Amino acid sequence: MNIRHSFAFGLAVFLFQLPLAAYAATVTYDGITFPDGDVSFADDYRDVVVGDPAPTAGNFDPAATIGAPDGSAYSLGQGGYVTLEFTDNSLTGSGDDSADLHIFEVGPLVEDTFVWISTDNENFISLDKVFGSTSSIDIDPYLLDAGIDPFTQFSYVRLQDDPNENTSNVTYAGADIDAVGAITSAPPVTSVPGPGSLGLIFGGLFALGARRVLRDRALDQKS
Ligand SMILES: [Ca+2]
Ligand SMILES: [Ca+2]
Ligand SMILES: [Ca+2]
Repeated sequence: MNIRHSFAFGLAVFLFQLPLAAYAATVTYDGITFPDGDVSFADDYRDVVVGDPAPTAGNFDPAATIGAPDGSAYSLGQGGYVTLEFTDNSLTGSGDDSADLHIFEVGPLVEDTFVWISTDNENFISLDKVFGSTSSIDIDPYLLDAGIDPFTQFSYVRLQDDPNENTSNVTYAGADIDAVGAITSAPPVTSVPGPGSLGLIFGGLFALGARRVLRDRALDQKS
């Protein structure tokens, strides 16, 4: 293997490992460990529907639900909901009974919240309710019940305040969501290098190498 081939091989190995390197810094919040680090948390929000009654003070910004837990929260309002999106990671089942998803709530009252997940923000699978302090969810049984592959990558999590709970507290009406994290986190759905794109990378490197070999031969023949 000459130096050019060594370089091409090294580059190919580097490109192949690049996505893995971005997912390798374990973090722990409130005793919940996220093996893939802060990338595990929701990255954007969609489809905000404010509950009725709406919160009367503070916590109006849905962006407070984005990223790792930081004490900033968004109040859903009574029965309100928000859909969060993972863009630089995704949520999957673990294939066993360990927890896969965690909802961080803050506030004077931790409320029951309905949770759904989706691959397309159109068809949702219900994960029932989380009950405040026990807000880690093992999603595998729900996927099994729905006949869905446990390693399906989900990009969307919808949270809805239970409309039949805590109707008297209007100051912080609805669950206060600080953060949502995928304990079982996978690479993002859109930028996973599939066999096609890996083929393009290796094919491109091969073509580059072949062209150089041909050029070197042509130079050899001239001299
Ligand atoms: Ca993320
Ligand atoms: Ca699991
Ligand atoms: Ca927050």
